[in-house]
Amino acid sequence: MFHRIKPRAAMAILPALLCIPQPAAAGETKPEPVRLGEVPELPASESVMYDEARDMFYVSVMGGDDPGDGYIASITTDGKTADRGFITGLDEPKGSAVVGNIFYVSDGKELAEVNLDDKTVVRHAAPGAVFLNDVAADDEGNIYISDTGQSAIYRFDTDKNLTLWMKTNLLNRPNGLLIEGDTMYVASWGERQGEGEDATSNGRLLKVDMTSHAVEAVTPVPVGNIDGVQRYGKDGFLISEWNGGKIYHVATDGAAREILAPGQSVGDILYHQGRKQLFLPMNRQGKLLVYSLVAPE
Ligand SMILES: [Ca+2]
Repeated sequence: MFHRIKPRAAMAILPALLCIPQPAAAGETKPEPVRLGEVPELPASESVMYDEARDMFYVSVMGGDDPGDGYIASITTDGKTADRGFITGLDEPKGSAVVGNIFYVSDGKELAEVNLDDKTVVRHAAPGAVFLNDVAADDEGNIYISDTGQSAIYRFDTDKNLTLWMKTNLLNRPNGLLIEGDTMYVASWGERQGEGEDATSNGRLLKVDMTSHAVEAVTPVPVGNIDGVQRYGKDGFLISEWNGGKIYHVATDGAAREILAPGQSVGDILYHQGRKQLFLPMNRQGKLLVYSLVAPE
């Protein structure tokens, strides 16, 4: 059982198990996540990222509806300490990225730029934004922010100009972003298809050429309300499907195969290749789930 934990309190939640990946059986091809633990009391947690320079995890916590009740929790990699006051005063923080000593996080219709040395926050309004979501940086330190509300992506360049970078229905309500070189992978939330309990979404994993802005589908078949996308092994991906509450492995041919069903509202996930660990922010459950998961060679 897990006890109530106060901010900054030590938590024996993510045990020493954190360092023990589950070995894959010989010849095994199906990814087999093994649950390690969880970090509770992260209400409406939406996204998790890893800051390599500081060796720390950051979880975006939206909290409730009160202005300023959103925050970023930092979690040590041994899982023993969570600082729920790491960055405070946000509203609905979602995707984030770190470049140098700056932490960027989307917050409603703004990009918040947080100096990690002194925690000062500068807000930048995205002109015409509807629902900003994930954040990713390119190799030069430019920041890209998806706008799920209007099938657009904004760009915050290194001269601090925040402009509309791309807008097309081909993005199909973009959510998670993953940039590798000149390629941007986009997890599209999609449009609702059908009615009532049988409704689905036509979201797919997409691929954008960042020079030509050409959009291609990675998954030929729609998957659903895709939220997060992470690289998995050399050629594959892991994606989260929010509504159905599932994690899929996307193989090189674009086939998406379910590997885990953590429950509805699984958000912007993190796969840490070096640690061989998968982190799942569970919005409605208000916690971060941690799994061991070996990646293919
Ligand atoms: Ca909030």
